[in-house]
Amino acid sequence: MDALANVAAQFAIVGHVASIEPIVAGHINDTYLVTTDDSPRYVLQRINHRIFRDPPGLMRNVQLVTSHVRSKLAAAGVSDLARRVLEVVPSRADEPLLQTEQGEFWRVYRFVEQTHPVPNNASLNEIYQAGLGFGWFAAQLSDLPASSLIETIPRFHHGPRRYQAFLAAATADVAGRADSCRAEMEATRCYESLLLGPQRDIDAGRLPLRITHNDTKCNNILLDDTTNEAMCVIDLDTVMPGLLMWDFGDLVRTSACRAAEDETDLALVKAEVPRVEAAANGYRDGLGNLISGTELASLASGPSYMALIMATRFLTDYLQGDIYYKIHHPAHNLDRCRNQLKLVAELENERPRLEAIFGSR
Ligand code: GN1
Ligand code: MG
Repeated sequence: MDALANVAAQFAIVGHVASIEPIVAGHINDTYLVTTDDSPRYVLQRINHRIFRDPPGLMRNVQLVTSHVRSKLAAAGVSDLARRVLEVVPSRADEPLLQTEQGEFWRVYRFVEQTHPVPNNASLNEIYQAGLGFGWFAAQLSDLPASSLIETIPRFHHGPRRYQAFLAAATADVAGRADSCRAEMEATRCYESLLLGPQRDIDAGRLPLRITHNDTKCNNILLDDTTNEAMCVIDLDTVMPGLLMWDFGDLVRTSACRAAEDETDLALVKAEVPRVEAAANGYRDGLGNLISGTELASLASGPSYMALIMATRFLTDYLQGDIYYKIHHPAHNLDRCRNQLKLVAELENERPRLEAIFGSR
């Protein structure tokens, strides 16, 4: 039995495993689709524990959040629960996580059938649905105290921390790459105040920490294949205390522009107005009347903030010699950084439009 089949065999999978194929998605974990003879399909994942340092704590977060959402859906009499919230498949020892002798951490989810992730070139309705789904997800979790979850990656979207890490990487220049990214380093420095703003609002008590998803790329929500209705929020590894502007921001960052995050033709990296509006309307409708005033108004700066966080992280990783993200060629992180810096400028231009929707501060 090969190593993957051996891992899969240790989970409470129903039926005989027919195949285990890699799914090429994400920069962090390793993901496989497990097909069985005539029973459900599954998603098998190796958690990157160099990045997620506390996999058992992470899985406790996931179980708390999924059971909270599931019980609300059940209480509301919603059908099709298995397609509306992720379901952790336990190991044969009835644990949510399997640790191998080599020290790897594995977990299994039920595959959500007859759905598709929202693609880069999504239609406006698909983008609206993504917004609705992520807004709804935040609203479902609003009565769970943020302090009940651990930070799976401490200070993940913490602007000052990301900025300091970038400055330190630029000074150390361990990979000898600083000369090849002077313009990007300068652009990042120019955006310092945008990067430091949200943490000041948290520290001053102007914005509350809630339970947020923190990786609301549009392909982290699944839509029904037939109706295109938002069904299930996935990739729950970074669900932890955070700001709603981060979730809204990452959704717009990834759906307003049709180009991929590593597109090198920067003329294609554009924020399209109808796409920004579709995401904003969906997210606002999904939140319902959860937030108002300063918090609602803060959403307008979320998109450019999140693009800047990503640009800074990609640049830092490039300067550090590609130690964090998976890359496919040597300048990949620099390409991603340039792409995201262009998007920061594009999304800053959209801020007045978003203020018209959410109000200004
Ligand atoms: C990483 O692996 P993936 O695609 O789910 C990253 C996100 C970034 C994203 C950029 C834990 O997510 O923060 O937005 O790459 N996740 C982590 O594409 O660092
Ligand atoms: Mg992710």
